[in-house]
Amino acid sequence: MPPAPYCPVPSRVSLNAHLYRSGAPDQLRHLINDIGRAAKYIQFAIRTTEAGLAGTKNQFGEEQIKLDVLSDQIIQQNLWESRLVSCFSSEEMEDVVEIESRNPYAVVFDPLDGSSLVDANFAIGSIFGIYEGNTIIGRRPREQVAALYIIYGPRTLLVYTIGKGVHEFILNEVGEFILLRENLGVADAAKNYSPGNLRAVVDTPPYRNMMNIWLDEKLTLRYSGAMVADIHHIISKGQGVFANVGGSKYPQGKLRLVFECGPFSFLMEQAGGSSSNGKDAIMDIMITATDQRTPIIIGSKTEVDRVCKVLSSK
Ligand code: AFP
Repeated sequence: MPPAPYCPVPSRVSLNAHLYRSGAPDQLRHLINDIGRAAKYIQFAIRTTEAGLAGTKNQFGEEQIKLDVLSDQIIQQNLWESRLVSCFSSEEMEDVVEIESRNPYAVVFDPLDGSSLVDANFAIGSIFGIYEGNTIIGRRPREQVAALYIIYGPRTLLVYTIGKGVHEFILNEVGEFILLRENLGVADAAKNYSPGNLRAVVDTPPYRNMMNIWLDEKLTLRYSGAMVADIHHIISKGQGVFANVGGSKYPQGKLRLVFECGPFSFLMEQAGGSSSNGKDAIMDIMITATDQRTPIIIGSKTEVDRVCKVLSSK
């Protein structure tokens, strides 16, 4: 049947079509689409909700803003409604929430990474890791069957992997995620660096050495304060290194294995980069608790190796 003349036929590849074409199992495809739907509500909430404090704290004792709470609720509702989720763990909650153990996927998420930057109008995002089965504790990030993030910046982008490369989508005016770039790659050498928890240089001299090397070699600093934006910078530009090293207030670094480091490590490996805690691949660290923190060095392979070497020297 020819298309109606007043209804434009989409000529670009949608997220759903791309997942289908990539051979994603139907249930995983539906779940990623459901997460994409939640992201659309979150980006609307970011544009329209005030950035004030909620008056509550998350499991890490961090002050929540209203948008943290709202984003968390939006995602939770979509996960419950999907009927595909056995359990989930949110960075904003202390306990793993059990839904129905026969459902196929366990989901971990940070509903609004970088939320302290909302009032400054910096790019922020939502991060997801998806595991088969009905457990999260005792798993390793390498067991994820999918990882994705949505970045809410001047444009709203969704980047996903199901273990078949890393693909980027843009939210169009009709409210559909449309393919922008396929098979994004990260080169071995880095020209940009992104040093998180930099206060650690005070009591972690090797981190100060690494900073001096980057400064001496005139690498370009690109650091926003939202991991999701800093990792997207590396994936988008095709090179770079991000570090969040232990020291000062955060002996294990500030970032969480389950909600941030695990999903980003899967995406980075799929793009051709790597990630490490200084000794071991992040992908192989066992999850022992949802509030587990880990140092992380992630991005261009050769640079990740070099940072690990410098950090392990006295
Ligand atoms: P918020 O979500 O509270 O804004 O924190 C963001 C974050 O967890 C991560 O996205 C950043 O990389 C990190 O904090 C920034 O940490 P430093 O202030 O130590 O650089």
